[in-house]
Amino acid sequence: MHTALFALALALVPTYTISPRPLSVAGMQLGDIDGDGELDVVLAHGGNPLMYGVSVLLNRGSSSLSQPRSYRLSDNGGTGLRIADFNEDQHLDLVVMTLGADGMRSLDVLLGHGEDGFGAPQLVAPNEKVNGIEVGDFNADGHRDIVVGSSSVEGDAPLVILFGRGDGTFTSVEYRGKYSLRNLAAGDMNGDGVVDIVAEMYEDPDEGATEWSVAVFLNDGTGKLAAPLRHRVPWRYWKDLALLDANRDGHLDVALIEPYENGVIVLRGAGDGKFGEFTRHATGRGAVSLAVGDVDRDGFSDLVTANEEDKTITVLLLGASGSPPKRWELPLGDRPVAVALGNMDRDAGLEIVSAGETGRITVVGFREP
Ligand SMILES: [Ca+2]
Ligand SMILES: [Ca+2]
Ligand SMILES: [Ca+2]
Ligand SMILES: [Ca+2]
Repeated sequence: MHTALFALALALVPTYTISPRPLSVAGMQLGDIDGDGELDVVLAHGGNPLMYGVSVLLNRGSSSLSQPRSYRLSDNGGTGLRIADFNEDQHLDLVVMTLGADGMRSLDVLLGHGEDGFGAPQLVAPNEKVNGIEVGDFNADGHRDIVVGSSSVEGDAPLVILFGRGDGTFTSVEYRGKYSLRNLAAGDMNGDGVVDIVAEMYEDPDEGATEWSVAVFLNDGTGKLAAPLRHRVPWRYWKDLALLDANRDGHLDVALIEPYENGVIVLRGAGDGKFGEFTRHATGRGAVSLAVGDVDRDGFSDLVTANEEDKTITVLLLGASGSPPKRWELPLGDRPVAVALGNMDRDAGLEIVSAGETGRITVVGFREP
C-alpha cells in the first residue's frame, strides 16, 4: 500500500510570482472570495507606509492567479487572518490581525463585496494585545463568531468571544485569567457535538517561571466556556497549531510545530478534552506554518509544513496507527512563511499553496504518474 502511495508523483504546477511591490507575508488563508467556485488566496502582510496589509489573489481557474489586490487596514500591517461570511450576504468577509508601529496588536473586519473587493476596515479588537484568532459558531445561533486570544496584561481579558449578530457587528464576552493565549483553533474536543476552543497557553504561576500548556476550553453549547483544561508541555512558542484526527479514533488530536527542533508533535486527544501520548515527526529546518488535509486520499489526514530556514515544504503522509509516515521534502526557490491545503483546480485532489516571505505563491499539485 505504501509503495503505491510513494509511486504518486509530485509534480510542481507552475509557480506564480506577484511583484507589484514586495509583500512581507505573515499569514495566508484560502477562500472563494469572488464567488466563482474557485479557491482564491488571501495574504496578510506588512503594509508600511500605506497601511495596506491584506491582499487577494483571484484564482482564474486555469492554473493561474491574478496579481494581488490590496486593502487598507486600520493599522500598519496584517499578521494573520480568517475568512467567514459575518454579515450573511453570501460574500466572504475577512477578520485580520494587525500590528501597528507602536506594537499595538489589533483586529479588523473587512466586509466583502464579492468580485468588487472589500470595504473599509472596521476595528473590532477587544484590546491592544491580540495574539490569535479563530472563527466558529460558538453559541450555535447560526451566526459566525470570532474567538480572540491575547496576552494577559493588566486589565485585559486573555480570551474574548465576539459573538456575531449576523450583520457584521459583534457583541463581546470576556473570559478573565492570568494567562496568555496564542495559536487558537476550534473543534469538538470531547465529542458532544459542540465546538470547543484549543490554544497555546503560557502563564507565570510563580514569577519568572513560565509554563506552557495546550489549553482546551470546553463549550457548553451556548458559547459559555468552562475553566481551561491545561495539558502541560515542554515546548514553548510554537509557530503554529492545527487539529486533526490523526489515528481516526474519532477523537480530535492536536498537531503543533515544535520550534528549534525541526519537528511536528501530534498530541493524542483522549476524547474528553484531555490528551494522552504524543508522537514526533521530523520536518525540514525552521518550520513556521502547518496545514492539515488528506493529501494522498487514503482517509488519513496528512501534515504539510513550510520550512523557512531550508526553503522547503515537508509533506508527512500519516497512515494507520503505528506505521511511520512517508515524508517528502520539496525545495522552493524562496523562504516559505505560510502554507495551506486546498483544491485549487477542481480535480479530485488537494494542492499545497505556499507563500514566500516576499509574496511569491507556489502551487504544488499531486499528479498520478
Ligand atoms: Ca474565486
Ligand atoms: Ca459577507
Ligand atoms: Ca454564533
Ligand atoms: Ca465539545
